[in-house]
Amino acid sequence: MRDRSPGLRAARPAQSQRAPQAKLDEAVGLAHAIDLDVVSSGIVPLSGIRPATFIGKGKVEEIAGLVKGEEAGIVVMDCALSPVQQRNLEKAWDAKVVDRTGLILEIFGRRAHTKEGALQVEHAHLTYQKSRLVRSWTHLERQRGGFGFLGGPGETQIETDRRLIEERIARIEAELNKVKRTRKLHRASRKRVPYPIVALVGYTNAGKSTLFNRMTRAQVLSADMLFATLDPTLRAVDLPHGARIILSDTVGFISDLPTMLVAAFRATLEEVIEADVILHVRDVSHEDADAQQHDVEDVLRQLGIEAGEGGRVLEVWNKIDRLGETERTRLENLAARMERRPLLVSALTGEGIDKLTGAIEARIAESRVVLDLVLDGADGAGISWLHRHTEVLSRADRADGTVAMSIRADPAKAAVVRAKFGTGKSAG
Ligand SMILES: Nc1nc2c(ncn2[C@@H]2O[C@H](COP(=O)(O)OP(=O)(O)O)[C@@H](O)[C@H]2O)c(=O)[nH]1
Ligand SMILES: [Mg+2]
Repeated sequence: MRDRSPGLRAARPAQSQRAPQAKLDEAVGLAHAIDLDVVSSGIVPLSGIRPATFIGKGKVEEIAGLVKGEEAGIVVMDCALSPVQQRNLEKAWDAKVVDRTGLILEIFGRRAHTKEGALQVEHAHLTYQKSRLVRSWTHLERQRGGFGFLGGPGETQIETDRRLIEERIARIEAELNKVKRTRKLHRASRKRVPYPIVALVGYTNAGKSTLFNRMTRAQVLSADMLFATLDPTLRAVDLPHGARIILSDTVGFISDLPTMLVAAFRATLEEVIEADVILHVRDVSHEDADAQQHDVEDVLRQLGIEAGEGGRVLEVWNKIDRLGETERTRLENLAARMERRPLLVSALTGEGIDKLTGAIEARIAESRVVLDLVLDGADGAGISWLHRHTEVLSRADRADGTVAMSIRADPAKAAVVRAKFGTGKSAG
């Protein structure tokens, strides 16, 4: 599953309420999320599941032709494959075969930024491997070395593997407990970034990354900035009225998430808990838009984030370019009646983006305090402290040797500034 290798996928009919085409779009979106180049995709009707190959013989042959013709390196099956099915298909197609859980694990692995996230993903990965060992017992079991003196007496390869995996799982669980206990400290240190964090959440394919790219386009990062990280999902953005924010793209929600992946998924959203503003990006042209909204809000609630009035969540109704006239008017009216007014945008065409940035600025202004300070020009340490810990909006070196600074910070930081530098005048 390496970058840019040609991919090809086949989907099962939806087992959930969601429409097959929507499931297929989602799976293609997931493949894109790990930079696979999808050359062909399609829905495979199933009359029953074949134990050996999951899909029927005719389909296996048809896809073999496709794989050969397209020189595809990977086939993604949007279903749960047994190890035997996976191996048989890999042999038949001479390509790597990845099932839904494997694909999602790969995405989570790439997006797990926090220590807890990385541990949760590894935990899920090992649990996945372990479950496959158990299920494939009869196929994989063999005596090690014929006499069993390398493992314990009579210990089989699979028992050894399972024992190793279980030991590793136990170590990860112990480490996870430790990380959770010190999580408060981690938060305190991450809060040191002086700019407000705006996190994008929403279903996969809702348009988070498109919006991220549109908002960060033409933004030049100065190399010495503390968060000028190589991480492609975090970017500094200067909003039109001068406020600088850190925009954070997150891993998307996925329908019917395999249960063993739920904890890993939540952990990859850890950063959202820290965010000053959360943009809930919704594809309002999607037939499952309402069900998706509830799923997202449920998980946010479990992370302690309320979607309602007074919360940090701003709804972004995306893909309005895809709506017909009547539907668009209906949504505009609906939005206008809502107290926390959603922003209607098209990340693709750029429509509505300035209103969105305006709303983000307004929201940040609500949660941040501006202080005007006058410092002794000789206080280099104090001035650099302010640069490190607060957002410096302006700085003027005055003739009398003092420095006038206007800074912005969250209320807690503002209290520290007041204590350190005397009472600054609050300007909003
Ligand atoms: N028509 C239309 N398509 C969009 C819009 N925003 C995103 N898309 C498309 O939706 C698909 C998923 O977008 P992406 O940003 O990758 O979604 P993510 O999974 O939420 O990051 C891509 O094919 C985008 O081109 C929009 O405003 N209008
Ligand atoms: Mg994305």
